[in-house]
Amino acid sequence: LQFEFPEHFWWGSSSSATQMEGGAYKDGKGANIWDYWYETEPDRFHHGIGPTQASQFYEKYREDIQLMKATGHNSFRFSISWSRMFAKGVGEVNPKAVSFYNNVINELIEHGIEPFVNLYHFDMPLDMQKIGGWENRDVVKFYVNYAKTCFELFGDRVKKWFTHNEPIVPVECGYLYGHHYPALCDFQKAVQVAYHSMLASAEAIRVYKQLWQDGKIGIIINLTPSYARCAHPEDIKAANIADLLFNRSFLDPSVKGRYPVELVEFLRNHNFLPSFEQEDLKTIKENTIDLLGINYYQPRRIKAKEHIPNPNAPFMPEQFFDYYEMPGRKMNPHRGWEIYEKGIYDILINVKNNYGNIECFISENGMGVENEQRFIDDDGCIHDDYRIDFIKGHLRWVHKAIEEGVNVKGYHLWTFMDNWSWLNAYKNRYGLVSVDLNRDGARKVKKSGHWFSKLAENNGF
Ligand code: BGP
Repeated sequence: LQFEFPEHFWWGSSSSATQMEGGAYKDGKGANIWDYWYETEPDRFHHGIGPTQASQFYEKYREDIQLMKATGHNSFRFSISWSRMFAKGVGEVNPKAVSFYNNVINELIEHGIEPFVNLYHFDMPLDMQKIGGWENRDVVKFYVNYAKTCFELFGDRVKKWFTHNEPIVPVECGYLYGHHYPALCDFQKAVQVAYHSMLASAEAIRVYKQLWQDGKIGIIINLTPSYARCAHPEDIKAANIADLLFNRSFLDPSVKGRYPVELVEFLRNHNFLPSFEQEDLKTIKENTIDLLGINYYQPRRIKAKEHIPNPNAPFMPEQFFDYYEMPGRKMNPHRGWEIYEKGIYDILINVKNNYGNIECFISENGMGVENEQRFIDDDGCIHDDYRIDFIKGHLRWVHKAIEEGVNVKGYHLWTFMDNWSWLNAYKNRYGLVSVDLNRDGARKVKKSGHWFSKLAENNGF
């Protein structure tokens, strides 16, 4: 083995409820913002597919967990759907949801796969959104009630919990760029939403620690290393602002229990401080995470602004920097994202040097590819060598980070099986296992899935 990983390394994949469960209206589940948006504005959804049926994990979870075993998983991250547990976000817990998640958890454990459970993956219950979603401080309270219910019901068996996946995404996509519901462009609201999601995370951590002492609770953050075009001070300044807004806005309070002074100053100077209570800062300070999940897909390449922004345009982060297309960069043409493997190492070293070397793992990393059917070989399986190369390319850097002392405990690929994506439905496939939508979602392990099982078995490659 050229790259051997530490003992008990977590090999597996990550997923989310809305993207894989389906059963959007089954067994008492309430609508979330995605179900609602698809119903009311289907034209927004590319390729005509919404989340209603997704990859049918709700029905096929037993078969899927067997395939997880077959592809070498010793751990698997999924999210609980808040609107399945509480149709309206609050009220009576739905007993059918409880038995579904109990079944999934038990089935995973019986197959030797540790469940990693995330509580919030972009899927606000519709009734919670109707009262403002994360903009409304009461929603923090309702979320904590939901989190507490999950800890009580499943915490005897689930020992790795996450309060959010990529909390910056609902902020930017929902409140700045219009990709997610409610599709607003309002920096003040975006800041409030970000702040309340952070507060909700800290409150949930507090409740968890009161209930259980033998598990870990963390957050999953998408970190996009912010590289300046060159050492020119204006480029560096621009890259720092992007880093503050998109990475440190959640990373610092989650790990260090405080917001970066520069971020607070930036918001204050532009009159965008959120409304908050003094007591909250104590809550955030006292309830930091045990475990950091890092999602990594691509870096941000930043240069200083070349043109003075229109003073009448709505306030946006991009008034402070421009994106820069580095010549010669490697791209994933399907997703339009740069592939820069060393970015994963830079993130990990930063976590070691500046975030107390907190226990962490790669909680998402993966490659979406269009029309993978063209890679089907005589054996009927998709030969996705590009995905194997992609994983290896990143794992080499993770390995180097481990050699240099970073406390990284695992690697979860996005994702286990092809799933529905927020913006692109089933256009880009990410799975180790393919899902054939024309054959009732039939599953077939791809070449990468077979390779992944060897990777896990050998604990390296
Ligand atoms: C992450 C999300 C996932 C997933 C992934 C791939 O940001 O946590 O939910 O979707 O990105 O992105 P996409 O599906 O947009 O190609």
